[in-house]
Amino acid sequence: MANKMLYPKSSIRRSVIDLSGMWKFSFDYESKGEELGFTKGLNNYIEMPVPASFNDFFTDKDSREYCGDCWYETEFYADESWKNKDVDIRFFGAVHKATVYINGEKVCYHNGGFTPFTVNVNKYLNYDKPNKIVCKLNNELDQTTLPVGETKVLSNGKKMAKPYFDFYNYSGMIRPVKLVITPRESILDITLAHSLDGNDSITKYVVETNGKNDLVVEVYDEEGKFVTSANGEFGEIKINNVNLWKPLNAYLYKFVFKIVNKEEVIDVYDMEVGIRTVDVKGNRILINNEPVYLKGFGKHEECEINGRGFNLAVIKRDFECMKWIGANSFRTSHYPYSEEIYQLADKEGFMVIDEVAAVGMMKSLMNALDAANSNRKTEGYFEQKIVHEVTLKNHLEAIEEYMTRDKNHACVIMWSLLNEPDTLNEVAVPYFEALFNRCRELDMQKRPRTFAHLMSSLPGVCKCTHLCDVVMLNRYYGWYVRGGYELSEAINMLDDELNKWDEIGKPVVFSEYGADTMGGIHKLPSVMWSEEYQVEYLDANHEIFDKHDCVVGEQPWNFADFQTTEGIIRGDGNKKGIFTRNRQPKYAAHYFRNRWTKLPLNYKSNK
Ligand code: BDP
Repeated sequence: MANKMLYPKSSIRRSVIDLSGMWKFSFDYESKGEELGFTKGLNNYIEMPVPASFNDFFTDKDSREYCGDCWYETEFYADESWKNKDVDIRFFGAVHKATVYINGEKVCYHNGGFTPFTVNVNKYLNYDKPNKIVCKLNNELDQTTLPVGETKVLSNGKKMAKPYFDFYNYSGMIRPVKLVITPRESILDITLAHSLDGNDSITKYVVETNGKNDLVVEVYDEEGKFVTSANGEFGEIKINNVNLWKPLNAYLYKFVFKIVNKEEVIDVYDMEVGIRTVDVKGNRILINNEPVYLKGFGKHEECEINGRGFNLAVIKRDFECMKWIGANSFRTSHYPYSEEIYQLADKEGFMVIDEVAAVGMMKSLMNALDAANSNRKTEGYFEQKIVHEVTLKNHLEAIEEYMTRDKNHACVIMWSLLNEPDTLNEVAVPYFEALFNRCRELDMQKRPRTFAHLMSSLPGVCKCTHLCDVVMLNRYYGWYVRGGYELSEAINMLDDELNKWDEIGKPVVFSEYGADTMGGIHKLPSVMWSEEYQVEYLDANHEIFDKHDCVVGEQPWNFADFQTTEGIIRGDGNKKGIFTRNRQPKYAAHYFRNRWTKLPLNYKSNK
């Protein structure tokens, strides 16, 4: 699967055609699309923008909450000149399961809504009439999907998503679909790993091609000046007096990969490359051998109206807000984000904890949302046979796909392999070992591996912490535990817990802590849900973080308010945002700006 994961870029030998726009769309309530001939084209349809989540366009609840199969269709023309090229269609993100038909023929099936897949369509193309792409998507959740959940059938026969997580199950063709036209002999994959030698860097590279001609790599600096070159499909590139990629101070070289036959250029692909190293030493995270302190957020990729649909304008605004507030990092909670976000993070120098969509691997938790339901299940997630037989396979595939996609980004400094899994029972251990081993095997850069620990996954109690290179903690002392006037007691509990983490000797990053806050509610003295309480909660937590040597990062939950499944503990979504859903600051944003603009990058190590 390594091939064709490369981000599609045009060059003198490659073309990319974006198929974004209004597509034909239809729900398929009874899953009879194939029988009804949808594979050849939709008869009854409505207009639907791509890329976008379909949910929030609708004004009726049955459509917004739709769970099951739905169909998308569009057309394109093929150019005669493509006859001796490779023509692929790349789907950047289709939630969650996709089956693709070209001109009526089934060409592929893909499981996982947050990683791209590519299908070669050479043999299906018409050159004398339009080509039809039809795609069936399915957004149902179960014990084997990433993310995890259930699908309930209501007594009226309608299906309903029951996620084991709080964020809304936004669905549809959420990311672009593009035609990618490449030479028959082309570059399929590139892998880079850097090391430092005094003022110089050495980059190991491996290029996968499907031909026999020569491979050349040329390196240019930011001014476009030639730096160095290398020959062969693998090797080393040395840069003297290297300009390193540093947090909030990025430097990107341009690496140009070419397949050549003497003077003839057969294929060209270029990539912006930040040169940096990532290591863990004792309880410190090191970038370029220097300790760093992470300031930033757990985020979501979502906004009003188009849900989780790709939205460059929102992406831009988010980075501007993060720079303004003094952040230097974020976690792609709880799924791999659009590739353009990592590209911007590379350019802006943000450190990214890249998370796979393994969220909800804890049965009783969702179930905080479902607390009043006396039938709720308490069986451990990893006690189920199907999890080890099927989910693990899906999880390993998802890891391979997102790591192949994201491996060369300078911004990606860590791999987060799960969020809040059930780790209190030994049965989880073999499952975790398989993930952590595979991650190490796949990463030529050997970046740190981690997962976000749920509140009950305490030091000495959690059975899987030993596998982490860095420990991430999701902690809500003062919100879900002893909130309001009991805050001082909550904070003592946090302090006690951190005493134990200090002894374990690994770096600890707070990957979540936060308090729901309705923007605009002010109270003196504070009450929970007011803007004042959010700041008091944060400040009390920080006082403890500052005391403990092991804490080397703080990523409050969440960057912005976001939409959730409706329920008794969510008022039109999760309100733990430091910014509102339309990216305006709450009082806490000013508080953070004051704190973070003063904390140096090497905070706690600058003795
Ligand atoms: C944690 C989850 C996160 C939730 C958050 C919350 O990791 O996705 O949104 O709690 O409850 O359990 O706000």
